[in-house]
Amino acid sequence: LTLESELRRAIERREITILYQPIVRLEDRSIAGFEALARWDHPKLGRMSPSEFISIAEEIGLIVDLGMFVLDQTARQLSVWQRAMRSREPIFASVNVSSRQLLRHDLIHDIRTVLSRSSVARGTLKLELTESLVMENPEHAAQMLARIRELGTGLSLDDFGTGHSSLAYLQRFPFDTIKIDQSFVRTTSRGTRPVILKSIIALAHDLGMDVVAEGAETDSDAVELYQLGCEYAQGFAFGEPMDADAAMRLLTEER
Ligand code: G
Ligand code: G
Ligand code: MN
Ligand code: NA
Repeated sequence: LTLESELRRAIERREITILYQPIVRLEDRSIAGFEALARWDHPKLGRMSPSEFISIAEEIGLIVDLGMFVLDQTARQLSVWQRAMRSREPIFASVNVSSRQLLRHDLIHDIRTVLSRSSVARGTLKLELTESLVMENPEHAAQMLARIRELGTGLSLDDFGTGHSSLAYLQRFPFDTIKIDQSFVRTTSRGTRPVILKSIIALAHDLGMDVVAEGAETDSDAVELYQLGCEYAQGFAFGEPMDADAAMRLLTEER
């Protein structure tokens, strides 16, 4: 069997695992939401990251099926978590979207379907898109994103700082959240870090967006990010990607 046909089979049989990584409020370190991250457990090659199999799924025309599966599973899981939490402010879950999904398929229809099947609180299902993805076709992306927002779906701009988009474009896309790329956040990139972080955070706030810092690996990263005015963080300091049951335990322990 080729890798392509093995992946085709895995997607058809729903053998893709979804892990969830916590995103916390830096103010009190409470869990604000989770990012869904797909994994493929290959019988011989072991656990594979999406950076290894997303491009294969695109080539064999299965990225839309895979994307719909991740979106649907995550929405179902999110409603389970929200029911278990009851009185607290509902958490969110964000799902990564690839360019084929945004540009070539009726993503609007899929989101509507997923939202009608689950009972997630309005605005708590979010999509993550990268700068380079929206810049492939900014006019089309801006139209799609506006329609997605109308459905009550949140939009995060992922890996911010790594693309080459003009800042002027930021205003034209209805993102509610900016996720600062790990390369600006991790301790290993200390040096230019505070200056760049400070500017990105100020820009996001001026545009009315929330900020998530990715790749917060240590407690001192978290302290520094909070001092710089960043409201949310994600990274090994708060939890690695984990299965849905572990995420549920984390939420219930928190109460
Ligand atoms: O979890 P990891 O660091 O291995 O993820 C690698 C990349 O794969 C990240 O950029 C992430 O955004 C992307 N990714 C994770 N899950 C999905 C998914 O379900 N769909 C798409 N399109 N990308 C994903
Ligand atoms: O491109 P995207 O931001 O979607 O990718 C997120 C990926 O980054 C996750 O798959 C996760 O494995 C990885 N990640 C999350 N937190 C950390 C961290 O604190 N340090 C490092 N090195 N990687 C992280
Ligand atoms: Mn992401
Ligand atoms: Na990112």
